Amino acid sequence: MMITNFEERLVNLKNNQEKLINQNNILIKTDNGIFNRYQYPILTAAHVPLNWRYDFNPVSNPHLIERFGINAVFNAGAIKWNNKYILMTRVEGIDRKSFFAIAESPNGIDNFKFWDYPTLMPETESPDTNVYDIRLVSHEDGWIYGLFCTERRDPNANAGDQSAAIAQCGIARTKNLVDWERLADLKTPSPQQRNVVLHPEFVNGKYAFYTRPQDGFVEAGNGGGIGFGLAESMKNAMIEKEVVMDKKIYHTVYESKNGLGPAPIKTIKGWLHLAHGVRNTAAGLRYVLYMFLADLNDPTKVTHKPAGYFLAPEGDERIGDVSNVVFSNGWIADEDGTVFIYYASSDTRMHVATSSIDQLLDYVINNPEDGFNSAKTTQTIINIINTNKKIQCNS
Ligand code: M1P
Repeated sequence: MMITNFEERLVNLKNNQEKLINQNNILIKTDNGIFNRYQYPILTAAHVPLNWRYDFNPVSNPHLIERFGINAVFNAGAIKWNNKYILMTRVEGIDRKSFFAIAESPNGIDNFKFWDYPTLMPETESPDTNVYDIRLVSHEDGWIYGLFCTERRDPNANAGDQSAAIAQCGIARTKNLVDWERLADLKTPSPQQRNVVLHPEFVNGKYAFYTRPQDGFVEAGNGGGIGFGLAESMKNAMIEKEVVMDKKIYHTVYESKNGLGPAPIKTIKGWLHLAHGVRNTAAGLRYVLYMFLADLNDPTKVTHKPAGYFLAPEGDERIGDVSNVVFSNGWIADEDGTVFIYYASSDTRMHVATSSIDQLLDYVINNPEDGFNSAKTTQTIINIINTNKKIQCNS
């Protein structure tokens, strides 16, 4: 009786997961003409292989109990590798620990399947308590780098304070996405760092980093903004001078803090950037995505930046472990100009949106900039109305 139940449960579990993984995604056209969403999340906790979570032995696990549950799959780095769309996800166990695990898809929008094992990231002499939010970059030096947040308990925290933590940028590199060489954590002039991203090319012969200086673990404080700095080497990488290239601004979608998403995409018009902006509300922090363009010859110079957000949480995306959040640290630009934007919603699941380099450049270059007050916003809209009136008169 017990055995039959075991087998039945196992067959059901396997069938349900196979159905989930093989489900085709459905394009949902948005009205804004900038990108399209897809109906189904591309990766969730339910996609995590059953043999990571269950002991399949009926003798040691007669009730087929889930031995180690998964809480969420989110904030994935992305790269095209051997013609496959690769996501290096942040998987969070029910014990709150995050780790990295790679899933691949043949087309970038569905059928994402985890590799056989999660990535066992090597540690430095100071073990990480938690690692997350990796950015994958194929650098012109020939390595694939993964820059991620490494979090450890604050050594100066009071005994009663079990939340105080220090966030820094961990660095690892690989040639095959399986074997990783861990390098020393990045050193910068700021007390803490999160959302650090490697620029894919040398700048003045040096490695270039986008940073997010912050005073505390959660609050960017006097730090904040998207910073930029150079380092001589990736081994013992050290940034001596950080300049803020995209700062926090009062009454914007990035007034509390912001951080770069994935590494920028090189286009003929400039370096195309995707970032997240955070503001505080009565319902807590709200995370949205925004975009900007930086000069090809001077990557610290922002040349174009449309007002407001590019993508904000919608519908089911608004609810999850940390609600009202969208976060992206991975995108893939295909040779035909298609851009796959991978984003997580509410620190719970992964989604994809698609666009093209042409659409995104049109958006960042031609959509109006933030005027920083209501009168300017009203005037922007009046200008659009008046332009349309002229077209109507002329036709
Ligand atoms: O919970 C929202 C996000 O919060 C942090 O991002 P940031 O440092 O920019 O505020 C990170 O913990 C991130 O993983 C998380 O999605």
